[in-house]
Amino acid sequence: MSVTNPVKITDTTLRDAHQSLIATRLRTEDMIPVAREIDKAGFFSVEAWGGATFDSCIRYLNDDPWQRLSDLNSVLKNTPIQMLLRGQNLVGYKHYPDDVVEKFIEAAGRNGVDIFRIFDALNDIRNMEKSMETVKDIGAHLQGTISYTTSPVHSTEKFIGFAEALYSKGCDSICIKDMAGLIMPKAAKELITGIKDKVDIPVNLHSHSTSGISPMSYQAAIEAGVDILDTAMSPFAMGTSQPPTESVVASLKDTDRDTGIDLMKLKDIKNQCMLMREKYAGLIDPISERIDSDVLIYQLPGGMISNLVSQLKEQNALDKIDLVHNEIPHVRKDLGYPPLVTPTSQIVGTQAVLNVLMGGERYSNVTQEVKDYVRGLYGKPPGKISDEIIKKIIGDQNPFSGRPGDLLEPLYSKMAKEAAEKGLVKKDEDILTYILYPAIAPSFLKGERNAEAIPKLSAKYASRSSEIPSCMEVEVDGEIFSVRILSVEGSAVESADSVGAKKIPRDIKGGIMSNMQGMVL
Ligand code: 3PY
Ligand code: ZN
Repeated sequence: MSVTNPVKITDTTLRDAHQSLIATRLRTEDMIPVAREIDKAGFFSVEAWGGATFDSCIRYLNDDPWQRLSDLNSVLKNTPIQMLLRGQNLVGYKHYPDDVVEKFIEAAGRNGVDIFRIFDALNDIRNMEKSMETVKDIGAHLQGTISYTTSPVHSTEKFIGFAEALYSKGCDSICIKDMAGLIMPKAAKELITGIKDKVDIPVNLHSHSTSGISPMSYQAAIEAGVDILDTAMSPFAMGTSQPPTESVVASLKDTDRDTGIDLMKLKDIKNQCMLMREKYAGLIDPISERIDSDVLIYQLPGGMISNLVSQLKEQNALDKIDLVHNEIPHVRKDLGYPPLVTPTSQIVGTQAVLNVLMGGERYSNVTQEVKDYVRGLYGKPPGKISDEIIKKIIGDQNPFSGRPGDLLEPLYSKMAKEAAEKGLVKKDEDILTYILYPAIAPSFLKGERNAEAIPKLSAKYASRSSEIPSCMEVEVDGEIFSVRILSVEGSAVESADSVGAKKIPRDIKGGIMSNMQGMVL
């Protein structure tokens, strides 16, 4: 079979996959051996930096994100490194001034990023212009991104128009970023065909398997002539992550779109990834791993689903999760149907939590982010926000309609001076770390932070994977108790009440625990 147009693969294991499945907790030391194997595969690129990895590095892992990038760069000799850049938000959650955008991209390029995937949560091109221009200036590959969603104000035609606008800015490729796994096979086919009719640069489909649809959409995309597909190695695939690299490659073997990637080489990468999966198994949230078709309604991207669960847990209100899911589409509609992706997923998700937990009238309590959003400080919402909602949220103020970046004064020199005065700067990149995360960067840069421990295997998995039965009857002083075992390592402590073992009187729980050698009730 002659292969004239092989499908190219971007492997996301080292960025989006672990961001989606294990809250972005892979450490650099574990990435390097995988990257070494990945480099032999012949991928179009490896997405290994950006998104939430920067924040996670300094907040939780005591890992220097810049060092990570240059370490990856030293082992990825044959494979371009790709990063996800949130337009004017860079790798943060708010807009930064143009001078910071410029310095950040220059530093990322200098340290090893070859391909910049740039998106804006609102598809407001004004929030992408500065970063796109800088990527062109440094001569790197510019991938312009469509944040994909579905709503009454979005359509295939509008997305095609947006792809043309990105093309006119000099993009080298276009990515359809389907962060919640919403794109249907038919929509993928129409959108890819439509874009390819208008522009002559490669089209990349990025989807998540949250709803279970992505493998079907990938097949439709292949038939429509997609150039690049995003996949993750199987130990870090599916659920809120991407479809498996091995499966996509295998499905194309001996077809006219054969990737040319050797499955035996993928096996070596997979073996490395399995070691990584075992090490981080305690972080895998069962919610992230399963298929959830409800996401087609509430549209939350993978990372935000587990985020929401932890916000509700903190408030002791996990039982309200369904109410929050139902509230999300209301808030999204009120805010002009933004695609839900960083930072709009957080903005909408948090407001939905407030609306549910506060009870009473919607928006009786409004976050600062929602106020700023309605003021136009995040850019132009895709749909109109009604006068009634504007009034409810910002009173009589007039929303700003210009480019949000124009409101921001240059910051770099001032912050560089401040960082130097605080003794934080060992290399230029430390200034950017300080600008992006001024609250945590000082302790990080002074070496005062510790890496968070990797939790032991999650209770639900421990009971499933061990030989020990998860439920048993135990006799104590002649009385029979029904005991549910959550962990054999003593790592996950849940009260008996919360798992329904109400038969056990509280005062003898400890006794049973010691008798049962570390089995936690
Ligand atoms: C990020 O911005 O980190 C994302 O992964 C968006 O999908
Ligand atoms: Zn993604």
